[in-house]
Amino acid sequence: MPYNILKPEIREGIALVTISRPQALNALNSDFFREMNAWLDEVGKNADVRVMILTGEGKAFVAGADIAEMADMGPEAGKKFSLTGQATFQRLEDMAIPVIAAVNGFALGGGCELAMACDIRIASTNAKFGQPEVNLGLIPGYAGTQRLSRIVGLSNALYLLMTADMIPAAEAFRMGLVQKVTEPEQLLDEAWNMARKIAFKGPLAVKNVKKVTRSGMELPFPDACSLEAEYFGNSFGNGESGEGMKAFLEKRNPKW
Ligand code: CO8
Repeated sequence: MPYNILKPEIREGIALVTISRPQALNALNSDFFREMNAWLDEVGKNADVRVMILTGEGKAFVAGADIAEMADMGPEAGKKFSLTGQATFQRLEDMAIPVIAAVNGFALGGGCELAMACDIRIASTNAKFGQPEVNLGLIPGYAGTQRLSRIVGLSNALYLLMTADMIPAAEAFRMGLVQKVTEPEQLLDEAWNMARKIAFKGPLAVKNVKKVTRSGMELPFPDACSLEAEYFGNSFGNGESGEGMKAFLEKRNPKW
């Protein structure tokens, strides 16, 4: 399908998708969600893709849901817009491969929620994070109330959600909302380097790490440990771990 808002490319087993609607600071409208779902279908079927990077064009990663599109909504339309966004972000989070957000500027409201649906966030020093919905008399609608508290803890989440404070990358790093901060001109290189590093690891092992870690968060601890043991056991005899351990013993790089 032709993409107008997304600029996707695939190189070296890494899919880079750039959200490109800079005139509206990449605000998320219905077209974005249509395109993102089509892109997730496409990349999900491509067995060669091992890691995905998501970034924004211009001075914003994403400055939120499109306020112009939301302004005239009633409760039914608002709920539908929220459910579409939640389902799309859930699909992104559920991608078997790791997804890295390269946050190049404003990540506000729906933009912060989008970044949080990714597995890892790298931010440029000029990135700004926030959940400013209460400024508009709204609350987050793309699972921000839920993901933020799970990532940064309850009180940090309530602080951001209630004050609508926009925090710089360094503060987001301190809270654990981002994992790395880089100069703006190095952001994409840093994201590519991390993606390449992950792409070099056992591909099934990487997918299983994501699956077990994320699923385990929703389970009681003993059940989560049982899940880990099951996946750990299944790693033996799947070909990949045989090659990985053999390569270590033979002092060579594994061929996956
Ligand atoms: N929606 C639509 N347009 C936007 C948005 C947005 N979220 N953000 C910026 N724009 C537009 C501006 O209107 C402006 O357009 P124009 O040039 O036509 O006037 C253009 O982008 C450039 O923006 P600014 O001139 O404002 O740029 P500044 O550098 O002066 O300011 C800010 C940058 C601080 C980021 C500012 O644009 C701003 O505050 N934006 C809104 C941020 C915000 O409140 N985001 C949260 C939105 S609500 C949300 O995300 C809820 C998610 C859940 C929805 C659930 C479904 C119901």
